[in-house]
Amino acid sequence: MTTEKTLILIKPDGVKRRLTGRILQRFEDKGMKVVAAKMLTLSKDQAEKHYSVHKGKPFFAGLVEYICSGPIFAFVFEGKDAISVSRKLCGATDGSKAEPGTIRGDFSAGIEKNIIHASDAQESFDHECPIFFEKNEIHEFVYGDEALIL
Ligand code: FUP
Repeated sequence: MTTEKTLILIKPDGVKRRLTGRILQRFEDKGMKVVAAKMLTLSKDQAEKHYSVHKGKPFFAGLVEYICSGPIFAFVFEGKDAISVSRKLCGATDGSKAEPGTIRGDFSAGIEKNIIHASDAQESFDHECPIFFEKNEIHEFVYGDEALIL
């Protein structure tokens, strides 16, 4: 078993549509541990750093403008294979193509306003996490039911 951490963002459309609680519930139901959480509005510099892999693509400027357009929630979740499991919970990038039962499949119909971000690899998490959290904001603790879930 690989216990991993992953970075999850509830994007401005998810926050403004009051979906944060329902989305958090899905991750908790899956057995993920919330080890860091905050609400913030990204600066342009932070957004460009977060999405630096997309720099130069036609959608980059719009994506940066959108992610800075309102408050977001940032979470670090920890769990078994947290990165790949979270990506499955999110569904395909384009909400119109995402499977029903996934977060994007259930709540999004577009590609830009697609509710949620999840790190796609360990290197992505290592790049993204420090944009949102200091090391001392990420907690270490044990849930009472961990032995039953992991
Ligand atoms: P994902 O990892 O599923 O969040 O998707 P990507 O890393 O491929 O893309 C990051 C964000 O860019 C997506 F959430 C939405 C946006 N995007 C567009 O707006 N247009 C595109 O053609 C591709 C991605």
